[in-house]
Amino acid sequence: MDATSNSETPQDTLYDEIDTFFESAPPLKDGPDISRKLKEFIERNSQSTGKGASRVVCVTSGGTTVPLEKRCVRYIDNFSSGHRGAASTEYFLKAGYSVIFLSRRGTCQPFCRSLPEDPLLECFEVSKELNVRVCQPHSEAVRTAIGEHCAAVKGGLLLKLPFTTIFEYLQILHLIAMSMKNLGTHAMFYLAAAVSDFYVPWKSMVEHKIQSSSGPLDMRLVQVPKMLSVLRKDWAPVAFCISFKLETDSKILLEKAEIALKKYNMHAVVANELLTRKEVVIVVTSSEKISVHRDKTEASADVESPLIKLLVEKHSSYIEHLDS
Ligand code: 9Z3
Repeated sequence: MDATSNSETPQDTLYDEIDTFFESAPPLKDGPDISRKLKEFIERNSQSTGKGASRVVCVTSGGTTVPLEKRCVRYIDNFSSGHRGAASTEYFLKAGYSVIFLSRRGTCQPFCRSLPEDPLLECFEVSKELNVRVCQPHSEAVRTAIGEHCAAVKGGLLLKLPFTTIFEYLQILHLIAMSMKNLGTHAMFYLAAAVSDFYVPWKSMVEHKIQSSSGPLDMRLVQVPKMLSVLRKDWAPVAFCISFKLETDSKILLEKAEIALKKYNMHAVVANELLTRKEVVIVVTSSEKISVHRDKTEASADVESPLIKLLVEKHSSYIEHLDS
């Protein structure tokens, strides 16, 4: 959905809309548990200070849903397989970052990209003696996936938090931003999730399944307040912030990315087109536009590898510039 097509929202109205959004959102079921996990994670990953201090990135991934009923049977969804977020998380970990991975339930997870679609049923077999073992063609992929995932999670470098709805996503993003505040310039937000632009406020949402016998559906969706502005201004004012701009029409992509960069005061906007998103992205900053391509000479290479390398360099320059 297009986040930049709305008319300008005056600041006061924006804050009112944000208050309304959070006040009317259904409370997170596991809010205290998420806060505790975040506190522990940040404490563990913010021990050193100064130039060599650890860096923490919040990677968001997958699409948010907009429920149409409180006892939800139907919802509006935003497209995202979660591949970008999962792959990027792996490269951030390799680059020495700790990662908070906020992802849509059921979408692609870090370290699972080389596994078949249904790993449990396709990677394992049961012997006559009822022992479970890995099928030969997948043994290397399974060993690597489990080994690297385990090292990242048990080593306290990867915290995975799931969401489904736009309500959960924005509430958890807020908690994450609050928990990362003391990391200063060493914090990064990499917002690859496809976030709904319109929603049905919880208060005006019907309780039960909408009946088709009532005839055509006529419903009014309210605009989701532009949280990117608030994230940059209030939630994480010194963190390095990267958002994504997705379009299907290449003619308007760069223009839209530039508008988003300025409007939300992002440090970089990664522009991508739906059809070519796995081949090329364009990193738009206030001073340049850099095309980043997948290395086509290598079958397994992906665009996230050079993308994260570039963004890590940009983050380093940002830290050096602000902390010196
Ligand atoms: C993206 O543009 C991501 O790169 C993709 C990744 C969702 C295209 P996949 O998950 O795809 O690998 O299948 N994310 C942001 C999409 C978005 O909704 N951006 C909003 C906009 O373009 C701003 S938040 O207006």
